[in-house]
Amino acid sequence: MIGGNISIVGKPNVGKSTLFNLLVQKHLAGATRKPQTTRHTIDGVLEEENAKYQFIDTPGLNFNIKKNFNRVLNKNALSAIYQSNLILHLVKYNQINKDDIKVLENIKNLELPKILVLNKIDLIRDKNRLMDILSKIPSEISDYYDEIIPVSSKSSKNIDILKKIIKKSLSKSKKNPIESLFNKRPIEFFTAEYIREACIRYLSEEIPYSLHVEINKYEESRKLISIAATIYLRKKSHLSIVVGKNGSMLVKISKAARIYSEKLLNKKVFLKIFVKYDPKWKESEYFLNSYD
Ligand SMILES: Nc1nc2c(ncn2[C@@H]2O[C@H](COP(=O)(O)OP(=O)(O)OP(=O)(O)O)[C@@H](O)[C@H]2O)c(=O)[nH]1
Ligand SMILES: [Mg+2]
Repeated sequence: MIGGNISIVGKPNVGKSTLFNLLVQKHLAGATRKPQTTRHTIDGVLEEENAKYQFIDTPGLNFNIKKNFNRVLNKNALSAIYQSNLILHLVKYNQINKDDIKVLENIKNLELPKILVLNKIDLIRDKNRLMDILSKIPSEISDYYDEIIPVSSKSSKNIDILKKIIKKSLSKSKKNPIESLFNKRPIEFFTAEYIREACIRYLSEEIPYSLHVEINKYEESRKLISIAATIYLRKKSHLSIVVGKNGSMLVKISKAARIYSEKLLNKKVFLKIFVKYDPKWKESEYFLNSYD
């Protein structure tokens, strides 16, 4: 039996959560076109014949900004790396820059197999360009990886090959498979994340970054799961935007989160969302600790 923890790391917005959802065959992690969508490490299991993989999606590593919040996100991502048997370093195929090198610096000395995954190759029109791109990766970068593979998480291109490489690398890995060290996320965690994902998708740029979702009630009966959640906002002026005209935005957010929750929980969900103004959530100890 082959197994192990495989963390997916990289700078923000390269497609880590999209790849993670594809590998675990479930929509567990929020994935949107905006950077810093992921705030928590999330683990998901893929079982195949004679193999059990535990994939870990991580927040995008961001070493540029010296804010407390970013430090917490980086800490979460790095803690996943240290609990891994294998690292997938995801980059955008044509955009390896200093931010990716900073990620590499954080993983290069770890005695673990590392795979460089060049994502988003569906965006390449001329297929010959791919060979060109691969051949131009400088050896100061490529030398640190056991394998380099181009994929598309959107069109699933080369994902089967990636899985074969993962299997091969894990079987060579000297480190014993580590039992899941992550607390399994409580099921309501995912509803909170679906609400946040819908906010990121539907609200304009800055609002989703300054909000936080808490689940206040989670009750399961035979036929129905009843969930109450609160969206906390840092600015008063955001209240009317999040609620929308006649509550229309909240209805839209709630519907998206409910549909994802029903799919995951396999039951009818009744979801009630409240919106509150709380200017201090991002600085509070309680909040920062909740991101461990
Ligand atoms: N064209 C294309 N787009 C992709 C691919 N993979 C992901 N994306 C898009 O890239 C954007 C970012 O995807 P995410 O999966 O949220 O990226 P992430 O690395 O998890 O981002 P953070 O959590 O913010 O660090 C989304 O709009 C995805 O749809 C791909 O293979 N091809
Ligand atoms: Mg993500």
